[in-house]
Amino acid sequence: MRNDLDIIFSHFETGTAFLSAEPLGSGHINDTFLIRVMGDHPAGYVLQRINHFVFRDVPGLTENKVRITQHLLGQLEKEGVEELDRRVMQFLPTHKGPYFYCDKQGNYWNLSLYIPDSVVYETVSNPSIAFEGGKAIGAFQRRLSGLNPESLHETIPHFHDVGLRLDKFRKIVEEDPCHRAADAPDEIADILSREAEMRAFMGLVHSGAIPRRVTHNDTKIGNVLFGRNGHALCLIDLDTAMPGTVLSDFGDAIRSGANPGREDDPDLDKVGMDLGIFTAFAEGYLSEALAFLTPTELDHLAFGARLITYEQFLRFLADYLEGDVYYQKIQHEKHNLQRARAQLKLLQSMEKQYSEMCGVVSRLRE
Ligand code: GN1
Ligand code: MG
Repeated sequence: MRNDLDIIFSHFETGTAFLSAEPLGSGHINDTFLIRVMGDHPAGYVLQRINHFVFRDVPGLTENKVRITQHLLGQLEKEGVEELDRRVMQFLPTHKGPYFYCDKQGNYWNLSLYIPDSVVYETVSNPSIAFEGGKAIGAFQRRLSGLNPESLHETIPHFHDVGLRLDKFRKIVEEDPCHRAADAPDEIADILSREAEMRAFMGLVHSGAIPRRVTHNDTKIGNVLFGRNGHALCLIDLDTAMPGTVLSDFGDAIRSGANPGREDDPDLDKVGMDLGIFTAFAEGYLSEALAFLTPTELDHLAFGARLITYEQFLRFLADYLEGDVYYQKIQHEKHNLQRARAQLKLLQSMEKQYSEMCGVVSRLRE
């Protein structure tokens, strides 16, 4: 692989020479490498193999990333933000022009500049990090509010359409292709008991009562890059940046960041939502987003956390029942079921604290 990475890297317009490569990050879908080059500048590059089983239209995905990052750059310049090369991802073109390379095996690759002296957090215990993370997601949406969402490609069609995911789930349970439904009767019932409420919410999205905007759609807190001083720099992992709702961005950061346990924690006693972290995150997010959100979006902000946690529970469980066809990076046979159970526990914790969550948002709206 190392030699291949060298060759793939050489197709991009960098003006530098490959030195070494090492795996980077903990994504479930793509494969990511940090490429070091000869000399001190730049500090390195991020080379990413895009999973084109998941992302069917890599040219469209790449076009989105370039448009979005260029738009963000323009906004940052207008705002007079300093250290611009640390505040937005920068993608590089290939010698032939496109910003992606397709290798001989049919794998697609993107290259971006590595932002040095940066850290990511998979979970957050410090409220000031939560505030900064929320602010970064709000600012991302604010800066992209002038870009027409319909001008972007849908890199995964219907990605956060819980209704369609439920239709598919019902089919999988009925067909039970891997004879795994007997492993999870309670979890299946937990999905179905919340189905009506989730479908009712999707009605607001389909009717336009909740508007479509340019959103990130994968705002796990590990996708916010921080400087070593604790300030957020920018959002990374822009594969799913496309039209969506702000509620899933808000919700996914809470799902991932406000849970002191792991996303797949086998120890369910560790899993739950920390209301203090929720509050700090909402404060940071609304410091940027309050000015442009509609009353209906604000009314449903806290619900966004339940929605996306339910969706993730549904996705992991459906994939376990289907035979790990989507989340293929598993460590053991029941890993996707274990992930599903942790998400269910987190969802239950949010449900218990829902009136407090709504109270926090109401206070911040005043
Ligand atoms: C996947 O690959 P990664 O970790 O960035 C998934 C997200 C899920 C997440 C759960 C394209 O993201 O939607 O929330 O796993 N990305 C895609 O950890 O499906
Ligand atoms: Mg991702």
